[in-house]
Amino acid sequence: MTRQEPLFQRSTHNPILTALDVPYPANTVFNPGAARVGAETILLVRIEDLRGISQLQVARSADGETNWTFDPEPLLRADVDRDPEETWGCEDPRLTWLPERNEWAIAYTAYSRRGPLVSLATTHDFRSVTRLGPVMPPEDKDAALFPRRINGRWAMIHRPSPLRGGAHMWLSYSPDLRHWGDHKLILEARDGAWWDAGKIGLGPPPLETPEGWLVMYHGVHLTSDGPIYRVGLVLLDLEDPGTVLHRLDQWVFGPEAPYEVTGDVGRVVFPCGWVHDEPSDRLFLYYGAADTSVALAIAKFSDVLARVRASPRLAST
Ligand code: BMA
Repeated sequence: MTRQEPLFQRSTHNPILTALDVPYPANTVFNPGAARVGAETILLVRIEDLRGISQLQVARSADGETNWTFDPEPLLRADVDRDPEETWGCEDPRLTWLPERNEWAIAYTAYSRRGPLVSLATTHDFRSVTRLGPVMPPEDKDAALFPRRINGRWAMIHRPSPLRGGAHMWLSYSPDLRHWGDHKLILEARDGAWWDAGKIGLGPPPLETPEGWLVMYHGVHLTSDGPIYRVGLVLLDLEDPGTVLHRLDQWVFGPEAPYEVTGDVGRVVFPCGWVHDEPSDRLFLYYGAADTSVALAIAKFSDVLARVRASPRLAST
């Protein structure tokens, strides 16, 4: 196994957002979805309040790295009478631009009394939202839409938690974003000593490239000292995303910096958003650090793609 240069470089401004930046008392800010909207970068940040309940609120920046300003009110906050499935909050959003509908899709975890489930909402401007409601029953999370229909249907990756065995990534299809079916297991957690043994889940939304759908996922390594959350990469077939073309054996990013190692949940990097700046060939990866703050790491997009394409076509287990 050869030693490889790290793909991602941490921002010198990390952590780029902490609870002190929130315009009201908050415990933590983490696991943001990300979008480039006009000249602005938007993060839809999970804010855990002093009750332990999370809401999703927009923070904006001109350069995607510094001078973030929070909108005054959360974009997605549970109204328990109206949205009982959100009783314990809204978590971990993934943002996908849908050109056909001319709007953004927000896939997020609604924390219901029966466990976490997948809910969808849409927005044109990140100032107001339309809730489509729950689309996957509990327990299910780590979902994002693909940006376009595939063979006529919308597609979504998500991560149900079965009663038996590990937690793996699934693909489902829908004619209308509301009714989902044709469920297919597409990526399994590996086994034994692997960094992604037992439990995996989607990171940011799938990114379309000429070579295939670039997908980042988190893998959980259970140790006697608790879990370690790291991330890896796969490439899925463009017209049949149920087919894995390449899977990297090694993780590409893991907790090392002090703000990733220590926090409410230590040794966690948890990306939910990325922005591909095509003119500069840069990939901005936004992630929750130790379930406590928001951090940024930047890679050369072409290097990321080359790395995953250089991996074997058949996945190791
Ligand atoms: C996952 C999710 C994330 C969290 C991570 C690490 O299961 O609940 O929200 O960041 O665990 O604690």
